[in-house]
Amino acid sequence: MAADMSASASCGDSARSALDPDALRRGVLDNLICLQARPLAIATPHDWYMALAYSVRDRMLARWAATIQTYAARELRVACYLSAEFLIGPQLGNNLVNLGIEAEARAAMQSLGQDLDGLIALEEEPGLGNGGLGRLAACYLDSLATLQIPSVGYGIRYEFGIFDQVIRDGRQVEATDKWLQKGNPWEIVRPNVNYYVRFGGHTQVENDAQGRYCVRWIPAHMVKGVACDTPMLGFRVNTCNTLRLWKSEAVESFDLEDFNAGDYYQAVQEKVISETLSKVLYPNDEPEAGKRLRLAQQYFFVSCSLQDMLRLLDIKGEPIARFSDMFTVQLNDTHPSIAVAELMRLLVDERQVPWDEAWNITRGTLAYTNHTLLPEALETWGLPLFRSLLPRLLEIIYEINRRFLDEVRQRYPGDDARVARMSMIDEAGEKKVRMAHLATVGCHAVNGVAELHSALLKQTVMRDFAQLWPERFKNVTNGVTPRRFMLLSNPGLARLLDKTVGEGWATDLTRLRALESHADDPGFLDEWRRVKYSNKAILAQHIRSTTGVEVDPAALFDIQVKRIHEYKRQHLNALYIVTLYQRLRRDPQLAVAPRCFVFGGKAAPGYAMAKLIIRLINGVAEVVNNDPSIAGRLKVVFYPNFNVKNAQFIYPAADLSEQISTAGKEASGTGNMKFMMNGALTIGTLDGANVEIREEVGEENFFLFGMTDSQVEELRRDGYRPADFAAGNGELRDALDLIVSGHFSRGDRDMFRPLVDNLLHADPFFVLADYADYVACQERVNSAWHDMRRWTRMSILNTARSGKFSSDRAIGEYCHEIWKIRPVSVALERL
Ligand code: 26Q
Repeated sequence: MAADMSASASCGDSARSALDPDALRRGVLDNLICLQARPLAIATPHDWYMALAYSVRDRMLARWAATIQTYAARELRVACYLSAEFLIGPQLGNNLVNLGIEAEARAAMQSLGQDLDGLIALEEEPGLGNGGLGRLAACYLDSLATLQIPSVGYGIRYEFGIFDQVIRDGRQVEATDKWLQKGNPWEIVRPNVNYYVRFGGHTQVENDAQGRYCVRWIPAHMVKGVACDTPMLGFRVNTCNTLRLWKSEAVESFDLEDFNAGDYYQAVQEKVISETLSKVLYPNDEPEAGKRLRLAQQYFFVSCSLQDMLRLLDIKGEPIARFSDMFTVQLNDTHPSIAVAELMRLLVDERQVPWDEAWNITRGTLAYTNHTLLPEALETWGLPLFRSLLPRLLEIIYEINRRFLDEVRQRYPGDDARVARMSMIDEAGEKKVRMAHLATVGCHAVNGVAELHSALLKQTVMRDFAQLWPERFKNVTNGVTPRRFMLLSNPGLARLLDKTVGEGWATDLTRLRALESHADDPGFLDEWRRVKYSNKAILAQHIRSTTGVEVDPAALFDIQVKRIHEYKRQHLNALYIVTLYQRLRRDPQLAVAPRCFVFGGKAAPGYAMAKLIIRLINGVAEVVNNDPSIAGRLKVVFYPNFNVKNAQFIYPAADLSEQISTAGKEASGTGNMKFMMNGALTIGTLDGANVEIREEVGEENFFLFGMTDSQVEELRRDGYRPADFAAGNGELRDALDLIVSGHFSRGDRDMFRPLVDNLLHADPFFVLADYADYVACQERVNSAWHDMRRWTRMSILNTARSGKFSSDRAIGEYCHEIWKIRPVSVALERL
């Protein structure tokens, strides 16, 4: 009966659901006139973009409805991915690819006098993430839908995402992100799906009607969370899952009681605070990240999401004891780790579940992914801040901790040092709550994001916990979606792959292995090179229009794009460029492979050293690009505002991928995988997923350099003196001298002083120690480039052997090893 009812309510109108060009065309015109309210004659390109986006969304909604009904009707477990960031990128192109109607949309728009690619390029992306972690969450949503896994992504609907980066006089300047300025056609706001979240105030002990001891939290204020949904369609399947982001609102337009008491301004102030909560995404790597608002954001979205799950449980008429059968919750880093305490609060305080039972449900439901080994990046919150914002949650954490430490004491009698190390409260100095400890105790699984990272976690930051609960620790190596990063970004390559290995590789990436048998076929090598060349020509065009720099697509495109951070060592790359530049100036006849160095990435606004690295790259670029003795053989480009949108034409254009972090510092990396899939060779250290990339592609097809993580540790223990490395290496000394001479800063000798001094006297990431080996390795790159056949063969093998790094493989492992959950197919006939 329910299914029949919905049949009449569904998209029976073919202008809204049919996939042929003619129906699409009618749909676009309908939406232009009825939704955009634009007469044809004055429609702007943006109006056409909106009308097309709404028409594509119409086609997704039928699948969305079918998916929701399928999940409602069946007994199944839903995977909830909790993440403070979802860097989903532009939606139009991706949705067309996943629906399989790119050609139809192109034809429809052409019949309306519009160019599809031009419209796709107009979309402002939702920059709701900083980098790797947020983009990983987005790749996982694509794979979850494609693999037909019942799932929801839960996060925050920031009004301002990551800032826009503008380069002015070689420096990064931040501009506010404007993603919502022209409206967001993909979002469906659901004012009726809303929850209240408490903040501040105090708690009091009471007895309830049954005389049971209970705790009441009397908040100082409340904020309302409203659901904003974005449909997430899988590739060529009917499964269309939901990304549910919470927007904060004031509970009432303003508090009448305060108003009546005459405190009008207080009431308005409360409203402002409520609406501020989901205003802005915090950049990572901010030294001053201990912000009250950030903790409030985390609690806000976690509480809304868990309340949403409880509501679904009620709607399904399931008892609370079935919570962990119905839901499995993955915590993307510690940002949502307050979920451990909040789920306990909801169960114990609000649903009167006995503590032990609530604890079993909580642990049975939650799992935690760690993304960092840097001790300074592990999240902690000062106790006074925590208590004043979330008094009841702190009490619950203390109770969890008390019970946990009893267990530790029983297992390790007399080992007080261990108890102090493992406590959820850091008592050395100013007291702090350790969120990673809370997550590890409150979850049934803890995983790292690459083999090396997971191993190091157990040996370093999580050592005590891994000794106590070895079975809890797992690895799931990251992956990226080949739909966005190959099919959509690299259509030339996609066509060649279809022709060579057959369609189907995009959902079973291991099929690319079949390319290996073509790696010695001269005709195929030619075709491969042509695809790469035309991708490079496209990037060259973008470089010209955004920076004014002319680059030759025939040069070796050597690319490093990622957040700017000392551990990622963009300055090591810059030192090599300075070295090459010096060599060429000394010997203008020197045979070097023409190279175009491309950098991209944002620095946290408060991270001075990262910003200075950007300034250095731009200083080097200005000099090298304009020096007549270089004669265009080296070009250096800083591509401004690296984001998902421009990443899509950067990865496909790379010959060489720079993955040069200090070993032991990069948890995984995911850009490294995107480059590999698109046929770039990697120059890299044995860090993060590079280790597995090298294993897959074969050591002969990977440019390895640098110390291993244990060599790094050894050097640190023995007392690292970076100045000794400079003293022992003339070229390195010359490069550093040239930088401080003002050569790259228009004569300003002070500009790069802090950077060079830091390298010579501290060098926390061993740049100088790895310099010589990096330069030597770059020489091997140069000679490989001279043998174009060999290079192209290696390029083909990189793509051929990239299958492991599909996010489908990663999600398959989460489903099997952690979530215990299986696919559910969705039939469109349901409608
Ligand atoms: C924390 C507190 C306050 C404000 C901001 C933050 C914050 C926000 C974002 C801290 C960290 C992040 C993002 C971290 C991140 O992107 N990590 C990367 O995750 C990737 C996916 O697993 C890995 O591939 C990278 O190695 C890792 O650096």
